[in-house]
Amino acid sequence: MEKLIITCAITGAEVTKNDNPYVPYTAEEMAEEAYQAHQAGAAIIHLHARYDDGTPTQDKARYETLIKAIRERCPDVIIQVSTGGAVGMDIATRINVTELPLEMATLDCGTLNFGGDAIFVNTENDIKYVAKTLKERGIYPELECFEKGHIDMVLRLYKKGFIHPPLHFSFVLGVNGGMTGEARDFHFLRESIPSDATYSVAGIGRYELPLAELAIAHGGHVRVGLEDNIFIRKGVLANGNQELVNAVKTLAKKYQRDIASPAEARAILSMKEKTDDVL
Ligand code: KMH
Ligand code: ZN
Repeated sequence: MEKLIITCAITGAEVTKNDNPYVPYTAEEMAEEAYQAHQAGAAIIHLHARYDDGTPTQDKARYETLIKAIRERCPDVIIQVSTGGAVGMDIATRINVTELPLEMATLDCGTLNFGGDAIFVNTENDIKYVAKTLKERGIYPELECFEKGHIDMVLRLYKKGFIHPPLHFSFVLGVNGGMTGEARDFHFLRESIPSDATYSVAGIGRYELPLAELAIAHGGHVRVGLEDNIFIRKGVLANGNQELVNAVKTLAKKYQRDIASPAEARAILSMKEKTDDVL
């Protein structure tokens, strides 16, 4: 089977140090968590910016600082910047960061409830706008889908020429308001994308490692990290992002899947080779 691409979502915008003290906020903490995750096998770091007090931000100067700090420790890793930001941020604020020379960024493919009164808004026009902006700026999109309707949206926009190949999906399952992360959900989604598309699976909370195992067994790729899940097992906090990546590596061994380096991940995803002008 193809080598396994591990993405590590090291911090997110919603979890805090109160949830797990390893959630990084500062540039030093981000660089350390990214480095440990990369050393453990992550080829891609999914990044949200935060200020030193933990407040999420899409400020491009802050992203630049954080990315440079990560780059010093991980020269080759793929840095995938979030254009989702935090719930409640408007779309212009969210994509301000794409003015930086980025290699990869998320493209959130639909609206969903996000617990309580929160709504993560991604209208059809937002999706078209972000897709167009990423295309113009030469940034590789990762298509984040939180339920099946989001895949249908991608396929419609692809047919109409608003979204372009290569299609690399990320199924984010188990959000309170999105699709659950049961095995049947996983199979429904993976069978709903074109056969030449690639996909990665991110399970929220208790879904993280069971979904990772399913994806590994079926030739998909995997995202783990404190953004999605703070526990290594029921009731036991993960000892940093690298512990979650190591758990994926153990599963990969069980299914005899080797781990992709960043260069191998770029080839699998049909990305360009990294050049020095990219942050
Ligand atoms: N923080 C969530 C509201 C992304 O990174 O693109 C959105 C999110 C998706 O995390
Ligand atoms: Zn995210």
